[in-house]
Amino acid sequence: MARRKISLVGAGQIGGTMALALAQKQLGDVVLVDVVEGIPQGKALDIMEGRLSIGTSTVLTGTNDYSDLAGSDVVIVTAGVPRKPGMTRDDLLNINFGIIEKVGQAISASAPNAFVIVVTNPLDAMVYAMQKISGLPAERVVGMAGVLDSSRLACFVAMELGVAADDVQAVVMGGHGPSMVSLYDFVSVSGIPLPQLMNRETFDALSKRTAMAGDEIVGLLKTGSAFYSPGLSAVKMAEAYLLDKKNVLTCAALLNGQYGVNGLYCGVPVIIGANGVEKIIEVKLSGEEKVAFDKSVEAVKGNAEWVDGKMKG
Ligand code: TXD
Repeated sequence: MARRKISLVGAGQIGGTMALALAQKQLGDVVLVDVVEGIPQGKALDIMEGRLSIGTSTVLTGTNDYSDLAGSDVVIVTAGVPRKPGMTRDDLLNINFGIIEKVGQAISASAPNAFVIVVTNPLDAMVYAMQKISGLPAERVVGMAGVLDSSRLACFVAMELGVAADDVQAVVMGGHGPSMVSLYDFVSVSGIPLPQLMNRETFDALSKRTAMAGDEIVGLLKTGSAFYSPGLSAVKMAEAYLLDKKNVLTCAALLNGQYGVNGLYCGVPVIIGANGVEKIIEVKLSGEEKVAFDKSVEAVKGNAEWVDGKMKG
């Protein structure tokens, strides 16, 4: 089989982390694309020079030209600016929408057959904009948030119980913001339901920490936001697609009536395989969880309406 091509638009903190992880996993050749001259080229060359130590033959290149996206099997988009002090939510939406618009048009022109994973914040609005602008089918345009949020919750549960991190599975649904919904009954520790191991009160505290986990890292780093775990989460999604793994992953997917939501991107469990989002799984939520989910959808809806207004205007 020909070598697969994975393009990373945005060669910042997350882009660099993904490039290294992709080389380690030998999932395909990597193209780093950024508007800043030298950064994508430098990161690509730096990892190339470390390949002997990793034991990989992955070829990495850096470019400032979107036409180098041509023939990509996967495009992962982290291009954007972070929210800086004094910047309003609308300022951030405006700037990152402009970036997604350019990248979406480039994907449409050069890589219309790719599986596109959007990471740029505000996530639910940016993936919604990407699908509309690129015109790619919704099953090939997804947002990365739930894999990360679920992994964060699983991490906190494992730390609390003193068990191996990779024994814990968790599901966090809804929008990628403070209103995200952590599901108590859906956490399992090597198949043992969490309610048998941890009381609700303790779980609620971990769920609150999960909803604020991004802010916790920003508070520690001061100069940027989380990048290792977001990068690894997006790579997990790319791997599920490239290897047709049929992994059940929580992703921002376009809902078409599922969960009573129509035409919005929201975090739900889906099956990812060679056809992209192969199925949206509709899980049964308790009354309280459904209320929390609907509230989260409302938050997502506001930003989607903003995008609609922008695209009409
Ligand atoms: O769960 C999630 N979805 C997230 C999202 C978790 C963590 C961070 N999340 C968001 O990802 C974050 O709020 C940002 O919007 C993105 C990327 O985060 P990262 O930490 O990688 O940001 P950087 O280091 O600032 O990198 C962004 C790069 C930078 O090199 C810019 O020069 C580049 O994007 N950039 C562009 N590249 C290509 N094309 C255009 N137009 C462009 N504009 C900026």
